Amino acid sequence: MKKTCILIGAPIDTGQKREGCLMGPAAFRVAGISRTITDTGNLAEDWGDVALPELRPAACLNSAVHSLAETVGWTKALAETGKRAMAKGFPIFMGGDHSLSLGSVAGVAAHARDEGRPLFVLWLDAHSDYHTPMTTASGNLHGTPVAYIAGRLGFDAFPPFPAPVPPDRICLYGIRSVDGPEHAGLVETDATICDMRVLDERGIVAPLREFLDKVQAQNGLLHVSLDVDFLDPSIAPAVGTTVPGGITFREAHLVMELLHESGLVTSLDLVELNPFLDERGRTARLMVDLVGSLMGRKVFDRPTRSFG
Ligand code: 5AB
Ligand code: MN
Ligand code: MN
Ligand code: MN
Repeated sequence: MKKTCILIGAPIDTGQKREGCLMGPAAFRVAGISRTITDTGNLAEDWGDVALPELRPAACLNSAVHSLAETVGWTKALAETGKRAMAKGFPIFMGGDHSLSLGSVAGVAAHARDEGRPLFVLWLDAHSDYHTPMTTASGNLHGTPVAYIAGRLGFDAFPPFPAPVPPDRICLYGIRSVDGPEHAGLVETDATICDMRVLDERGIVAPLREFLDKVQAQNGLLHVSLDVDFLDPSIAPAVGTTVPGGITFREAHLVMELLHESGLVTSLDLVELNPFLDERGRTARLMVDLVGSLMGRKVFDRPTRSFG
């Protein structure tokens, strides 16, 4: 079925300390994201960049935390735009650092709640992003969205997350860097953890299919959050937080192809691209090519495998 992809630019770089992510939306456009989508037979509608609303003062007991007011502002603005976009099509949030997902997923979750459908989240990342503003040592709020989405306590400065996603509907996939307080919190949950150890041992296909089968069985909506550092730094250098031992070019495309075949994905984040660190646009182009695979670009048609 034809999808209407709604491109939403989120030029955010306040979720971490290195400048450059705010050029992300422009780089995705230059790399041809609209054309790539329409070439797959789908529609692309560009809603432009979201603007940061007027800031309200915000405070947090952890003095390491920075840019809290900005992050709360982006969260509110993106939640509102995200909810509107869900009613119209398939939102693609173009970051910007990963703090954008505090808002994008809040908007998607509000829509899912109103539709009476369970929301599932697939987190493609080197990191677990399960800090709260109280536990982060770096103070960088791009390391917190999964905790907010799961309803973990400690987000008092933020709007309450609409219908928190129970951890058994969250899959962390590709992770290989988890801090102590994140680990302590995660082991208390039944989130699906496909860390690199699991993927090395079982391969990338089976664990992903298991999660997709769950989404299908419960008639869920599926939000995918793709952090550039999910990919191996040798193929995706344009990110501030590289971690060696990431997903290869072929594996990344296969993940996207399986997601396409499942027909289950209803929204997407593209985050952490820092074009200032790129090599002649290669990371931006790879991310856009992955969107092509997610939207159904392939060399040969194969029968769609049904899930569930
Ligand atoms: B990203 C770290 N855990 O809290 C922290 O890139 C890294 O969105 C967070 O996955 C990385 O600063 C956040 C050390
Ligand atoms: Mn991340
Ligand atoms: Mn990451
Ligand atoms: Mn990162």
